[in-house]
Amino acid sequence: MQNIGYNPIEMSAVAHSAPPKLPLVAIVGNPNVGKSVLFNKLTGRYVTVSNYPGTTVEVTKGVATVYRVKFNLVDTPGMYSMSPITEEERVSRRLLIEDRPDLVLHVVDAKNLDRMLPLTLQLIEAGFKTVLVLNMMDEATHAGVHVDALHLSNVLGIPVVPTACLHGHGMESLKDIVHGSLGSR
Ligand SMILES: Nc1nc2c(ncn2[C@@H]2O[C@H](COP(=O)(O)OP(=O)(O)O)[C@@H](O)[C@H]2O)c(=O)[nH]1
Ligand SMILES: [Mg+2]
Repeated sequence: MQNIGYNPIEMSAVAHSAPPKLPLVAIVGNPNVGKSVLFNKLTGRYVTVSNYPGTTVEVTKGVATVYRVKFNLVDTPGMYSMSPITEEERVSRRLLIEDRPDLVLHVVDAKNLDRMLPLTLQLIEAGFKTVLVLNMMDEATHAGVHVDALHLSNVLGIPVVPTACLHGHGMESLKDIVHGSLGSR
């Protein structure tokens, strides 16, 4: 039989299957910690902003690519805890629970780490694969705040990345971790 170089049965199966679903990564954290700056750094400007269904709360979604791994990225409204008080917090909680992201980037202000760590613990406890993004490290350093990221990572059992997203600092380390985490889903 002539070798035509491909199996027509396999080819048609590929042609008719739905495109694979992209992994979902969610950025969460208190208001004003740099979530949207990080979102923009990772996605560029191809984003859609829409109201979360049934609410007036805006949620920004985009597609990001890190070292050829493509994923959906969502920038959630500010939240202080998984027990919601505000409508923004309710939306963020619903989004986490209903969309079950493959990875959660918890962005915190490194200057106010103690106030923000409870949410990290709640996310871990709720079973989310979580990365702690210690943002605003430039300001923390300036204010004399030192954070031992390695120790924190060992204690929490999750990756911890110091960043200053506004200045692009720490982005490569964060991308390495996102890439590694999505690769081993
Ligand atoms: N100094 C400094 N400012 C930052 C950094 N990341 C974000 N910001 C600033 O913090 C403010 C809040 O950022 P934004 O991304 O809107 O926070 P969000 O509310 O968490 O989305 C903005 O003025 C940013 O320019 C950072 O790493 N260092
Ligand atoms: Mg924002």
